[in-house]
Amino acid sequence: MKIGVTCYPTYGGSGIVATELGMELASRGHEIHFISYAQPIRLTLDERIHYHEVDVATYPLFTYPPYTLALAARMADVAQCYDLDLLHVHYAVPHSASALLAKQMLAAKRRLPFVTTLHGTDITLVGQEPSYFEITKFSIEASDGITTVSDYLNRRTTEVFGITKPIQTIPNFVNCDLYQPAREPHKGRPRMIHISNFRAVKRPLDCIRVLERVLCETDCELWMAGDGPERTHCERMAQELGIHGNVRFLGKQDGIEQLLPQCDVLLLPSEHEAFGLAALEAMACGVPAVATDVGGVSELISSGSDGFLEGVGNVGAQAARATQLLTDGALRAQMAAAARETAVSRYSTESIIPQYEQCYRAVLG
Ligand code: GMT
Repeated sequence: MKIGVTCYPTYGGSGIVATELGMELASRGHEIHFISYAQPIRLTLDERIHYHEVDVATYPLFTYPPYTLALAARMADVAQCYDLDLLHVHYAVPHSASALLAKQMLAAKRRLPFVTTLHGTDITLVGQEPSYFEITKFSIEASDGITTVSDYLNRRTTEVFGITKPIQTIPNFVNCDLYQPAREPHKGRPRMIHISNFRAVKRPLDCIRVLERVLCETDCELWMAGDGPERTHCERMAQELGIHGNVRFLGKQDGIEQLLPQCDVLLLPSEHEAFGLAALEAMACGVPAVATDVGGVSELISSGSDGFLEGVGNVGAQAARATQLLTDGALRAQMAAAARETAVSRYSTESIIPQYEQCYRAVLG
């Protein structure tokens, strides 16, 4: 199949899933065309993977350049030139609306179905903004295929937007050959890691609060990978608490699969989480997560078996779990093995990618 893929190319779960999916599909013989305003961060181009940049022209009249229109025009153009079978857009706002426009632009000449994958905040936050609600609902409903990354998000989409079309849950996936546990224990202090785009919804400040409490029990360090609006607040809080010597801010990182095996625990204290890709990637590396019991995370983590789930903002309980894992080697080894097993048996690329291929075939009729 020839598939056009649109996603946010910067740091964020939906862009990562779209990029990894595109690369996996290409390795299975499909021709993939990424259409975006920048090349997605994890994307490696080859003869079956193409990248088409969206040029968002500006004009003195435009306080807000119309990206949605430029994207739609580019989608239609690429679909024509490369004879695409379908478009797959990740994150509804505004990609679904652009895909719908592109489809209508070509309607007289050819069929161009599109699949929308809903990832999280497009449903739980942004899509519910009054200015975006109706257009988001309209463009999701106009999609030829709709997928969500968890059953939780599937339910929320129906509840919030009243979508009547069938919505298929296809969870996040991980390449378990690439994401592997460490062969030997890492050197240095026991280590926790947090990976996110440092938006408020991820509650990265809670990681600093957890570290402060864990340090009362045992020596350890915290790696903070990624960047975003909350990062400077985290840095300031670590300074104020006098624990900045135990925190390393790594900034945006490409080789997450190399970082994770050097860590013992992942912290995911999010306010909302449709699935929790960071936790899955950690689990594939044998790193159990201490996460919040929100959204679809409980579909991934079975608390007490392959990780721990605690309440949002309950940093005391999260710190107690992290301390347990950092200080009890037998418990950590048992949970690490269980976490890896969950990733391999339920979320490997081999089991998830065919579900997308099946979805495309259904849409193509
Ligand atoms: O909020 C983010 O971290 C980014 C967001 C996105 O859409 O880019 O991530 C969402 O998509 C991921 C991949 O499907 C999911 O694993 C995350 O749980 C989800 N984030 C939220 O729901 C907050």
